[in-house]
Amino acid sequence: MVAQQKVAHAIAMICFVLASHLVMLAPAHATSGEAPGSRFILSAHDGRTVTDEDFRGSHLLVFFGYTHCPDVCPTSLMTIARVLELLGDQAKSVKALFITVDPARDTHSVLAEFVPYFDPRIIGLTGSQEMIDRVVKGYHAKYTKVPGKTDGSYTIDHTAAIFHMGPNGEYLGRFPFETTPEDIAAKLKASITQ
Ligand SMILES: [Cu+2]
Repeated sequence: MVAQQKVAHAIAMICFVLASHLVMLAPAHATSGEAPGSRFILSAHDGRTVTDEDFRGSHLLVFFGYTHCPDVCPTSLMTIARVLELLGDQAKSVKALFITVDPARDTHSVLAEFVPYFDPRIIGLTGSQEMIDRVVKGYHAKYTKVPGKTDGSYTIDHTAAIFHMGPNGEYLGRFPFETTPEDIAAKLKASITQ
């Protein structure tokens, strides 16, 4: 009986040690070795708080940018708007997220004026700089603030790819900046009907 208790105790100890190692190994967020993606709690342009889990069941097009962007962001939002149009009824299965990397200037009202202009279905998201940085890192995206000519002015160089996430939050691919709306729509259609 005593021997059995010792064995049980030893097994319990091994399980405990293994479990604590597993906890330590579980990353808090995606590291470079993992597929792009990230948990998040952000704020939509209409003021709603949203998390990544709110979008489960939908395909996601995720884009990082900022509303003061002179070219890349307006072009990409036009691309996304066109993709939604090309998808027709299947657009119901897709949510398009525009995540600002410039929360200091991109408040709810600024996002609400900018994002739906391209298509009312596109959701502008902002949040704390810390949360945004974490999401950017999780998606293996990048941005760099570039000082402008006048005091305090700046532009931001940023990743211009559109990320495609599946209904379970899984990474399905990324569309480089030059990808045509037709190609993106075709890819989405194929994976929606899978
Ligand atoms: Cu931009």
